[in-house]
Amino acid sequence: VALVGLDVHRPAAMDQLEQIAKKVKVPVFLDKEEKDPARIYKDNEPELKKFDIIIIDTAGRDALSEDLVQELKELNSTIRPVENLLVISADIGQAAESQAQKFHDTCGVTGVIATKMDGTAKAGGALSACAVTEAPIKFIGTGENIGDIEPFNPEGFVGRLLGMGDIEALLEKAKGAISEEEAEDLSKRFLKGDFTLIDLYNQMLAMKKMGPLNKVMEMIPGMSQMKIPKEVLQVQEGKLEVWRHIMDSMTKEELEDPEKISASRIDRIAKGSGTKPSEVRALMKQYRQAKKLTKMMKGKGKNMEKMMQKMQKGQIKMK
Ligand SMILES: Nc1nc2c(ncn2[C@@H]2O[C@H](COP(=O)(O)OP(=O)(O)OP(=O)(O)O)[C@@H](O)[C@H]2O)c(=O)[nH]1
Ligand SMILES: [Mg+2]
Repeated sequence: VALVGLDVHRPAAMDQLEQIAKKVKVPVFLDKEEKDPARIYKDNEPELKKFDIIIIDTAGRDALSEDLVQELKELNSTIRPVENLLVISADIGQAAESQAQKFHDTCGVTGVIATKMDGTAKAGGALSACAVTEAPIKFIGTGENIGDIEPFNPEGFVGRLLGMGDIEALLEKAKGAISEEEAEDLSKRFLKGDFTLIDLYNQMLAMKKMGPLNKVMEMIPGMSQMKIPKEVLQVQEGKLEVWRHIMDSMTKEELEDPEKISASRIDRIAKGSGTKPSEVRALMKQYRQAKKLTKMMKGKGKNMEKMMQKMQKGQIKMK
């Protein structure tokens, strides 16, 4: 795979592409001086023949000027790409329709990428873009990092559109983060309503592997509308380490039934673990919040149960 930078209009575009290429360790071809994008492509064409997939970044404005239309037409006939992907931000709404139509008339859109799906906007505009171009959504963007781009999954998309969350994507993530036995054990306890400090720790460990918890929550039906305390959603670096020390200084009884931990016990635990009493109390607070959350999830009954069962059976398919 190689990247090619042909956005000669926005000054920082080439630098940004360079940074991304470096991050994902793929070669990038660009020219920061050259003002003619077709020239940049032609100059690198012999070298580009060595790659299987070439991703080209072209300029795109909200309002397509006549110059840009000409530029895209020329590039389209010079490069003759296999796919022309139109990136539509979820928050542009119905303006997407006329924009998509213009791009389609200019170079024939073969696919749509709907970005900023992590915001409150639901990408209705991306659907309009699909309607006028008759091209499918191929990927969705859910954040600013490289890993935040996902292959499009229609059920998940419609689910998000309707505020139902994206179970498939969640299961996909969950599968990578915890083993089947762990999932089974956790889900049984979850549904029974038992929830110990050790569960909290294991959950946080798994969640950390799955990525930011608020993203995970967005994918669970009904959860995106719930008010979840911010602290519950943050698994800060280093925090798990501190927790482990604190928990090492607790008795088995305390771990299993944290409600037994009194103020004097908190002092003892802090001393024993070389932490501050405030840190022990913070852990306790998080435990109580997570326990409450567990109860809420339990209340969500069927969906959660179904998800957990799927998770156990490893019925997780890539679309
Ligand atoms: N939150 C969020 N931010 C995104 C997403 N996709 C892109 N961004 C951010 O949006 C900003 C603009 O992204 P670009 O990739 O430069 O957008 P562009 O469409 O190429 O813009 P031009 O090159 O100016 O036409 C950057 O700061 C990205 O990090 C997404 O899915 N979610
Ligand atoms: Mg760009």
